Amino acid sequence: MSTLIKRVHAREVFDSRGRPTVEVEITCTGGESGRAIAPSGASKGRFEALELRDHDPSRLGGAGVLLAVRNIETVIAPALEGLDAADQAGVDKRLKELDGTQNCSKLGANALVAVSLAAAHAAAAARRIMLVEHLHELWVQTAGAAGPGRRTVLVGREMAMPLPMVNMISGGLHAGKNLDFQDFLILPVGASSYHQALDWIVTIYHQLGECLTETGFEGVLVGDEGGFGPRLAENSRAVEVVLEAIERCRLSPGRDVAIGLDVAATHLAESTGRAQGYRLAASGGALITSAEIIDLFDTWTKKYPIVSIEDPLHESDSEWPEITKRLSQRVQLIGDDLFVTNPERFRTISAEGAANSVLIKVNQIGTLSETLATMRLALEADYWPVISARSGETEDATIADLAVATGAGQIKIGSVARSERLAKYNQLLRLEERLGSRAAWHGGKIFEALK
Ligand code: 2PG
Ligand code: MG
Repeated sequence: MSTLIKRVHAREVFDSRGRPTVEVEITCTGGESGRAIAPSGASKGRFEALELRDHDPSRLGGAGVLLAVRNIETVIAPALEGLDAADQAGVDKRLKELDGTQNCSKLGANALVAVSLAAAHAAAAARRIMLVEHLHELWVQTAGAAGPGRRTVLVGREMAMPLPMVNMISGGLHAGKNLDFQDFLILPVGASSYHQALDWIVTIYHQLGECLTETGFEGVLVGDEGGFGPRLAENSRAVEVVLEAIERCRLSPGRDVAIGLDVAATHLAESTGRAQGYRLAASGGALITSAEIIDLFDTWTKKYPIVSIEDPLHESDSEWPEITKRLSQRVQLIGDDLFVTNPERFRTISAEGAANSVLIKVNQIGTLSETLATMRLALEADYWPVISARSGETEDATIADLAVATGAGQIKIGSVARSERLAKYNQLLRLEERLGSRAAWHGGKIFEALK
């Protein structure tokens, strides 16, 4: 069937926080169509592409996205009609030309990302293949001959089911700042398949709720990403109660299930007068220096089975190469606010020796093609790519297909409660079943290359 674009239609819908977002439907001349919805972050990096909001105080608190919708209807739609939806690079190039800014501020990254992903959905539908297959073809074209690195030998080539990195306890901006660090996560590194990994995660999650309730903390109400949001006395207590839940499920911390953190340190940083540092409100309110927070994570990674730390430092902290030198033989250090999925930023900052892994969020950069370009650069620099959802999500599950299609190896979606999260976990179950042996499972083996 023809993959030529006949119609691009946009509408305002609502995300998991009840905030407006952009949905786009693209129809091809043969009648098939594809749809995508833009996600939205809360703990954003300063260098992310701009999410366009109406700022009209008389409607939805100014958060409406009717300007972005209008940009799609009046500027983008006429320019895309007649283009080939299967030519993702061509569609995305046109989108960038129409916007013309570095950070998508003219048309809005929320407009661009929804159009870019809807084109992939429409092309797959018109070609009568699964989205994951279409995305895999796009990925093979992009990644081309990027040779296997030492660390990433199992990553980014064949289709593979990703190892989920799953939020158990939420803090920071996702849970009313109850704890300083944003995510306390588990990685089922010893699971022998994706569905076993998910079984373990769900079992541990419910056990954790019981552990918290038994000790008098909140083990029912959840944060933006479905993780529990207890007001524990110390950040370290969150790690300890997650470890207790793992053990109560008769799983071995470290061997079966490891711990991950998303510190989201950009949002902890403070400068008061001459003092600059990280304010740990949940640990007595101390303002600690970069060197001290590095020491803290050094200690934690020796004490606890932590295998991954995201944004342990502020996006502009000059000590990123130092923490990387200290910890990268033992843990994955992911840059989220640091790189913002931006190929240019990735190229410059990775050359300075910062981090060994990059978080991949399509809406941080705006288009699918740029996202794939950053992933290719990651592989060339021997960095792991980790596909990630945002804290504001919807039923759109495109990132599940993207993770499998690119063989990225890891995915971070949030917790196993709230259907905007489960939409992705469940899509991964479908893909595992449908693809069978066509999608590999490397699980925690990817981390064997850390040393
Ligand atoms: C993050 C994300 C997802 P947000 O920091 O990694 O957990 O949060 O979408 O709010 O930036
Ligand atoms: Mg993050």
